[in-house]
Order: sequence, then structure tokens, then C-alpha cells
Amino acid sequence: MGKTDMRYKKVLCIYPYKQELKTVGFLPPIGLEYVASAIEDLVESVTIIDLRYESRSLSSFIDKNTDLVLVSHNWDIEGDFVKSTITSIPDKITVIVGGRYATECVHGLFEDIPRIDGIARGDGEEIAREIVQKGISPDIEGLSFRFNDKIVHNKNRRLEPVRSDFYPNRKLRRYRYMVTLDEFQSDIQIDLMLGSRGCPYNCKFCDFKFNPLGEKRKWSIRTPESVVSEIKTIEAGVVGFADDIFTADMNWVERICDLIIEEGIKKKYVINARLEVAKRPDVLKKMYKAGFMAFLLGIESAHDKTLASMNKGFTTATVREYFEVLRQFHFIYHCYFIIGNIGETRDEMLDAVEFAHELGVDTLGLSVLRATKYSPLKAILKELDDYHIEEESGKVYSDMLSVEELQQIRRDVNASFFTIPVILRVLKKLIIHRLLTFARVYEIIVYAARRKSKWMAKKKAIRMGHVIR
Ligand code: B12
Ligand code: SF4
Repeated sequence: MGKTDMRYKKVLCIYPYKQELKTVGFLPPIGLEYVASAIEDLVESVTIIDLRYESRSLSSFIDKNTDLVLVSHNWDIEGDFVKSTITSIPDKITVIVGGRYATECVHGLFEDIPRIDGIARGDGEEIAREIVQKGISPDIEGLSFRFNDKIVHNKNRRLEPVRSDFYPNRKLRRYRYMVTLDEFQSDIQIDLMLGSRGCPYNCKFCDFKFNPLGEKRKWSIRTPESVVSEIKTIEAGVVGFADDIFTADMNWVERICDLIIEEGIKKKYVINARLEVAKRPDVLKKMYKAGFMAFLLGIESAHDKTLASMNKGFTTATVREYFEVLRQFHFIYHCYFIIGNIGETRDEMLDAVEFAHELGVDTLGLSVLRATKYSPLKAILKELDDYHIEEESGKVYSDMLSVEELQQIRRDVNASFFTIPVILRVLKKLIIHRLLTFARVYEIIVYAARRKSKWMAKKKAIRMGHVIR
């Protein structure tokens, strides 16, 4: 079939948020870019519009030939804006919505936004290709659509392994994504890519490897050659890997490093990793040389009883041993801890601060324990009368500590972790990795000091009995 035989020819792909997230809302919408790239060879034109960055109105992109709009609805945010964006699309155009939130809330979205013609559930590349070729049809697996005032749900599509022969065409992109921290807009361009999907580990609190349909994604990796060939198409100096875990096979990582070094590619990489990387200092050395810069690592708790009950696969003693090795390298270690782990008291949660300082952790990622729809935690919580799940958010709280109290502990841990020596160490590492100049460091120190004094004032106000949010 040629392009003229296609059901749709002029396609707009929309990322429908104004801000997404205040702190890290500067990352490109690669899910939508995957989908747009998948149909590129079939249609006459495909345009990606990221409304976070667009100065033009959406209507200025729509003309008489626009016949298909694909919307990526990933997050449960800015619902009114998403709705008004979709509702503003002229009636003659077919509107298909996809993404994680759309997949989870098929019924709700059809009910709330009458303008939606179809919802693509799960990975969208093949669904979008089939829609472009045949239009909305009962033959397209993974598609839900309106038909005679009813919603038809075609059967689920099989979850495919990650592909080595396909990745997003960044030439379709109309924006440069720059690292931005609150009001700081840096001169660092950043991109996202995928080297693997799924994770072979089985931590009990984690739903990473489940897609929004509750299907378990089998761990799969791309060939190192294909990973590096994609890196070569990227303009940004910093690349974040969106893999659930990048380091499950350190021989694979080593091969990627070898290729990056051989090709002379000069970029910085940020990855989700497991602490077990410390077992391979030989590969860590190559990673450093290849430009790997920051590791996002799950430690989760400062207590062995919790690590064991989570099936995390290490103890606090092994974490200490791993960090003996990790401290020999100037990687930035951003470590995740969970606040509200089952069986932990407030004081035990606060122990994360001392433990992280002792290890030499650089920055913290803190979240309140959540049991989402398909989380393995749900089975554990069923047996416990004093623990509960907040319906909307999935946050886990107990008779001892409410969600509000857990949030406060999270804020306390965060604020007391960032001491001046920790901040200076991180800045030093950013200079080593050539991401910051001394002048920029000065500005950041002033900014951090201001934030810290704001926090101290808040604490003082709380002590004096003022109500603070
Ligand atoms: C990168 C990332 C982010 C980035 C997002 C940047 C961006 N602009 O996209 C940032 C750091 C901002 C982020 C933030 C958060 N994240 Co996040 N994030 C991820 C991560 C690591 C990768 C996502 C990704 O790019 N995947 C790869 C792409 C190719 O897949 P995809 O986006 O799903 O797209 C496919 C389909 O959804 C579909 N599709 C998408 N759009 C469309 C459109 C159409 C028309 C069609 C047909 C199909 C389609 O096709 C795509 C290609 O196959 C995932 C974990 C993971 N490894 O997947 C977590 C993940 C998505 N995040 C998660 C969470 C919880 C969050 C936060 C709530 C964390 C927090 N506490 O703040 C916030 C929420 C942000 C918000 N705006 O509200 C959860 C979501 C769980 C859930 N049930 O929804 C995940 C799964 C991790 C986890 N298990 O905890 N995140
Ligand atoms: S927490 Fe990390 S290592 Fe554990 S199952 Fe989830 S993605 Fe895998």
C-alpha cells in the first residue's frame, strides 16, 4: 500500500500538558515520539506538538487536511487542560488517545471526554500503524472505540520485547529540552532513550515491570550496537535512560561502553541501576570512561527487616560493602528511599538520613510507599489490619502514621539530608563531569542557602504552632 491508500494522511501528535512536573518536567515525551516515528513512513506528514513548549495555539496547526490527532495522556494531572485541548479539536478529525493514564482509565476518559474516538491500550506503535492503515476497526488488538453509543474493547495486544531495529526519529522534534531546576534554566540539553525494558528482579513493592494493564513485562535488551547507533542520532549532551534497570546484565553494559569509547562519543548518561554494579569495578571503570555520570539506585530502607520483607536482595551490611566500591568512583549517586515501609516507626524512617550520609549518597529520591493497582504489596497489606491504602493515590498509611504525617517525615528527611558538605560534594561532581562552571555553582549555592533558610523558618513556625502546608 502506498501513502495515498492510507486511511489517514496528515497527523498531529499532541503532548497535552502545560507544565507536567515542576521539578523534572523538562524531559521529552519519548512514548509519543516512538508512536509518531512508527507511522512516519505511512503518512504524508506527522507533527509532534508538546504543549509545554509551544507558543503557537493548537488550532494554528490544524488545517483542512488534518485527519488524525494522536494524544499521549500519561499522567493523572492537568485533567481540565487535557479535556479542553481534546475537546477543541474539530469534529471531522479522528482523535485517538494513548499512554499510561489513558490505558488505566479507559472507561473514565470515554465518559468524561465525548470527543475521544478511540483509546490505544499499552504500547502504541503497532496500534497507531494499524489505525493509519485501516481506520478504527474491531481487528486492531489493544484498541477501544466508540460504536453505536457503546464502547468496544478489542482484545489486548501481546507485549513485545524491546526492538533493536527501531527507535524514535528525533528529526521530528521541534523543541530542545533543557535541564531546568525550579527557576534555573540551565544550558544543558537532555534527551531520553530506552536500552531495555522490564526487570529480572522481583522487589515486592515495585510495579515497574507491570504495564498499566497489569501484564508483566519480560526483561529484554536491545543489541549494544543498536543502542549506540541511537546515541549517535542524539544532539543532547546528557542522555537519561528510561529503562526500569540498565544494569541487569553488566556484560551488556560493558559492550555498550566499549562501543561508545571506540566511536569517541562524548556524552553523559544517567541510568537506573542496582547496587550490585559494585561487584563489577572493571565495568564501572569503563562506564566512567564512556561518560556514565549518575546512577539512580534503590536502597529503600535503612533496616534489614524491611529489606528482607521487600525481597530487595541485599542487607544493610552489603549496601555498606557496595558503597566502599562505589565511593572510589565520582559517579553521582541518587538513591531512593521509601517512607512508610511496613513495620517501620517514624524514628526508623528518619534513620535514612544517617545511613545515606554514612554511605556517601549524593542526592535522595523519597517517596511514600504506594500500592498501585497491580502491586505485589496488595497481597501483603490484605493480611494487616492496621495498614490501609489511600484510594486515589495508592499511598499506604497506618493506624500509627497518616498520609499527612508520612509526607511530613518525607519533607523532614529531605531537608535534613541536604547539608552544606553534601551540596558541595554534588557540585564538585557536577564540575568534574563538566556540567557546571564555578560561576553557576556560586548562583546555586546562594539559591540552596535561601531554600534552606526558608525551610528553617517553616520549621520554626511549626514549632510555634502556626499552620503550615
Ligand atoms: C521517564 C519517566 C518519568 C519522567 C517522564 C518524562 C516524560 N516527559 O515522559 C518523569 C521524571 C517526569 C516522571 C515522573 C513521574 N513518574 Co515516571 N517514569 C518514567 C519512566 C522511567 C520511563 C517512561 C518512559 O519514557 N517509558 C518509555 C516509553 C516508550 O513508554 P511510554 O511512555 O509508556 O509510551 C508508550 C505507551 O504508553 C504508548 N503511548 C504513549 N503515548 C501514546 C499516545 C498514543 C496516541 C498511542 C497510540 C500510544 C501512546 O505507546 C508508547 C510507546 O510504546 C517510567 C518507568 C519505565 N521504565 O517505563 C516511570 C513511570 C512511568 N513513572 C511513574 C510515576 C509513578 C511517576 C511519578 C508519579 C513519580 C512521582 N512520585 O513524582 C511522576 C509523575 C509525573 C507527572 N507528570 O505527574 C510510574 C507510573 C506508574 C503508573 N501506574 O502510572 C512509572 C511506570 C514507574 C513506576 N512503576 O513507578 N517519570
Ligand atoms: S525496584 Fe528496581 S530492581 Fe526491584 S523489581 Fe523494581 S525495577 Fe527491578
